[in-house]
Amino acid sequence: MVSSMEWKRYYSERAKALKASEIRELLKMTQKPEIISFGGGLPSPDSYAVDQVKECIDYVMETKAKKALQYGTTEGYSRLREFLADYMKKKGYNAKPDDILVTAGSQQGLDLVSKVFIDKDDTVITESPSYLGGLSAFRAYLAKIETIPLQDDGMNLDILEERLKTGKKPKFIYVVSTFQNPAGICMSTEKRKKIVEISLDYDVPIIEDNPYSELAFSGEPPKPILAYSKGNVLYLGTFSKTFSPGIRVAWVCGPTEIVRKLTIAKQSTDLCSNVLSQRTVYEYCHRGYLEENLKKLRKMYKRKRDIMLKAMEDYFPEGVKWTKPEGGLFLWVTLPEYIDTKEMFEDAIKNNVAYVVGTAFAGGKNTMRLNFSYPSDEDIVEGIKRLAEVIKSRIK
Ligand code: PMP
Ligand code: G9A
Repeated sequence: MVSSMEWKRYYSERAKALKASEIRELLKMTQKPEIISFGGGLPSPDSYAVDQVKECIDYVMETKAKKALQYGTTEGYSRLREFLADYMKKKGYNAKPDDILVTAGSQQGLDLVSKVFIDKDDTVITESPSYLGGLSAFRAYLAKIETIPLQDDGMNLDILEERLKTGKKPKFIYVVSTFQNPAGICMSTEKRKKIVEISLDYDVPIIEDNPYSELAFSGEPPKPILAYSKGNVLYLGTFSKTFSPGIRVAWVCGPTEIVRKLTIAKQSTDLCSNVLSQRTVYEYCHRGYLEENLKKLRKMYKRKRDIMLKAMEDYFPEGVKWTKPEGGLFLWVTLPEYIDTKEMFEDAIKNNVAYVVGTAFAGGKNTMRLNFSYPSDEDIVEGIKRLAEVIKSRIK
């Protein structure tokens, strides 16, 4: 008889490869009130339309409680899928409700995509830098990540094409197309069309992850890559950044056949997404509250971006560069090459300011991601001042 079970001896290869998410761990640390966090990609606490959400939940509970509290279908609440199919049509993709699978956040979509496509040692192509949660999902299924550098107008497609001509054929290309996490960059329409062609020429599908396109600071965001697709793109959308991340409702949209396969994969993951949440989200959208509130959000985040850009101009030393995003929640900072943001992180925390190190996103050692949606306007300025002091102490 064993005196205590040594669980780790039983771990799968997959479990042994799991690493804690730097963002999720950081989130715990930055709960301390004295720290100004530019870390996690959290919406502003002032972004939530609490009264309208309450109205929707009350309506669902008063009129449909027995359905909202019951199991739902794996595919998702039918009215929400119809709404989303219409929404995707407006974005330029002729979706039917069967082309939509509702998921518990896009993060679940990324996990299901990995479950369905990735075998051990398969190659996945991502941007550099790319979304940490995507990289973690692919790595959890033992994929090998190969990165293609980002340019100001999106992934460098010459390098992508060169890579596809030679070397092992990847399973898919993962692209955060609009106001990218982490760099804030938006892929140009020209490149959207071109990457669809490349994907068809080299027979490698595209996974387009697009949580931020509704947060464009001026004008219409570009149409998704999906709009130019010929059955070769799978799209992930979410209500996390436009409505609420706590409500955990997102969707996958693409060719019916693959949406069906993902649905079967979801059956063994969680049976169905939260029904009360899905019905609440549907009511919120159906009553026009999503659109109404988005107007407020775009203005608020534009203001916060401007405050951050101005503070950086005012306080950051020479030799530091940053992106100027036209939407979304993040910008990307590049320090002189000799500064390692991981080594600098401890000093930043001592100075009560936090960021995410660039290497977490498969970016350079001298880079970092800053979030401008979560901190208050005053904290953005104060936090940038604190960060500037830390950077200055390392400038040669
Ligand atoms: N993809 C990207 C690019 C993201 O930035 C995020 C959230 N930070 C997600 C997916 C996951 O979001 P959620 O699971 O809340 O929908
Ligand atoms: O809290 C999370 O993990 C979601 C946010 C992601 C991000 O900061 O990129």
